[in-house]
Amino acid sequence: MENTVLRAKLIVLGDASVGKSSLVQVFHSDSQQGFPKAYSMTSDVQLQVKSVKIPDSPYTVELYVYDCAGQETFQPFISKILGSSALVLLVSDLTNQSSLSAAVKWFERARNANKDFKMQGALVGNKCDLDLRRAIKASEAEETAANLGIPYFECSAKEGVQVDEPFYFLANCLYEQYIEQTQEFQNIADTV
Ligand SMILES: Nc1nc2c(ncn2[C@@H]2O[C@H](COP(=O)(O)OP(=O)(O)OP(=O)(O)O)[C@@H](O)[C@H]2O)c(=O)[nH]1
Ligand SMILES: [Mg+2]
Repeated sequence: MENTVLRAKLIVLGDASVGKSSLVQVFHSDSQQGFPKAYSMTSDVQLQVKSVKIPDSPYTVELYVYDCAGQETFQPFISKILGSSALVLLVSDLTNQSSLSAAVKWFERARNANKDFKMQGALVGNKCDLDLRRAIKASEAEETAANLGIPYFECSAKEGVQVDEPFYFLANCLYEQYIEQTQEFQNIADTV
């Protein structure tokens, strides 16, 4: 069967310094070499494109990953690019308690900008390597994600722990949504 490519915009949101760019770089480069050596604040939005093959299917999801600035100063600019996003990755920093409630606020902003359809999302608790400085319990983050109706992943961009999983999950969500809606359309067509 011929390979079919599905394209989707995935926005990566969360407060400043939680590790959004680090996660995106490691995912995009397929290796730990991608982990940035020094913090470089994102002042706008960085676009990375990466293809994810859906196993046992002829589908590939091409993710247009928009790594957004977390600094409040850039908020007005970021608000403008949130629209037309099918997927959202929310990032919190496990050593920073307030980054969890901030992630919820970012989700609300994203949903407000995409009212026409149901966005699919995932919450990430990053920097799990910094165990001694941990300020957010796994149970608390899981509950927050469950309240938003999305899954929770704990990861470390630095150590390469569970970095790809949330991206694969979101690619798969898009694929499933596409199959479901195509099927619905087919069912309607079949009744004609
Ligand atoms: N220990 C540890 N540090 C991390 C991890 N991920 C990111 N960092 C560090 O956290 C800092 C911020 O990382 P960035 O990826 O630039 O954060 P950001 O969310 O993109 O920040 P803004 O662009 O300002 O919104 C950097 O110093 C990273 O090296 C991680 O998994 N573990
Ligand atoms: Mg950044």
